[in-house]
Amino acid sequence: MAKIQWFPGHMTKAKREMEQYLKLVDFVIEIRDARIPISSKNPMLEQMIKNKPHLIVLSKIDKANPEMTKQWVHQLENNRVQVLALDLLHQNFKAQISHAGKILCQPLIEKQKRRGIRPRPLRAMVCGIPNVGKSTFINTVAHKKAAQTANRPGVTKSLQWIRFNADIELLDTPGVLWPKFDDEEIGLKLALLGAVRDEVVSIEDIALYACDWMMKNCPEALTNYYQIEIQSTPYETLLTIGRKRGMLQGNEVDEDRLMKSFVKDIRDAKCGRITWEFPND
Ligand SMILES: Nc1nc2c(ncn2[C@@H]2O[C@H](COP(=O)(O)OP(=O)(O)OP(=O)(O)O)[C@@H](O)[C@H]2O)c(=O)[nH]1
Ligand SMILES: [Mg+2]
Repeated sequence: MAKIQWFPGHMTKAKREMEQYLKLVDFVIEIRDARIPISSKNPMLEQMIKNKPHLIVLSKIDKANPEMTKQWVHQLENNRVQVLALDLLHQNFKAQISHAGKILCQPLIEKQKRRGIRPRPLRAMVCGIPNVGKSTFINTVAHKKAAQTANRPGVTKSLQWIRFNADIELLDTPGVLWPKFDDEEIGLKLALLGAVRDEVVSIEDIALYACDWMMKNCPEALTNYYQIEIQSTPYETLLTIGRKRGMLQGNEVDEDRLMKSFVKDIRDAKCGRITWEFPND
């Protein structure tokens, strides 16, 4: 999957597109990865959407720690923001989205009723940083492979609405937003969970970061899954995993293969459902 590499020009364009879309919708569906609810947010979204009703969807909950997901929902919710935690691949989420949208847009619905207008379907758009599940969300609703998101010239010309249900219409194009870059740890988490291209951060740095984090926060996830003893450094622990798994090249551990396979295990939640950011941090 080709990932966007963000440059200032890309960000300006994405911001401009987002501002165009925002004029057209009643509420915004922002998707974040439930495993990294902070790192997977766009640093400017709140400023861009101003007072527009805001629904945060925490996606990939099937790979996140369930107890932590509950806490995150609680922490992110407030009177302007609704939060839903979803497995976009296996859950039928339409009714929940619809319900949340109606709660968020209650003032608008009331206003239309007072004016004697029959409430029209609410309009919404999906946005979020790469890889959080935007296309999965839209495709599920559209029952088709939705259009490619990148490089669409003349946004307003190509706008299409998908009928979500009787109550909601969804913009068929997601707003692809940039993540926060100026924090090294955020960059590592994004790379670990696939939101930035693998070439941007070396696979070794990602693996070492993940192993270090797990040794500090959930060592049992490593010992149980790999059936190893934790070593004094992340590098030694990884080498132990490599030897245990027979990833050898002659007598030495094939480090490239080890690092790649370890990162893949994490992405696939092989060592368990881990949430990499704690509420109230
Ligand atoms: N396990 C799991 N995988 C998911 C979920 N939602 C999406 N995915 C997977 O995550 C990957 C990225 O999903 P996409 O829908 O392509 O994400 P996107 O936000 O459109 O990504 P870009 O187009 O790169 O910006 C795909 O492999 C999906 O199958 C979920 O809730 N659970
Ligand atoms: Mg997409």
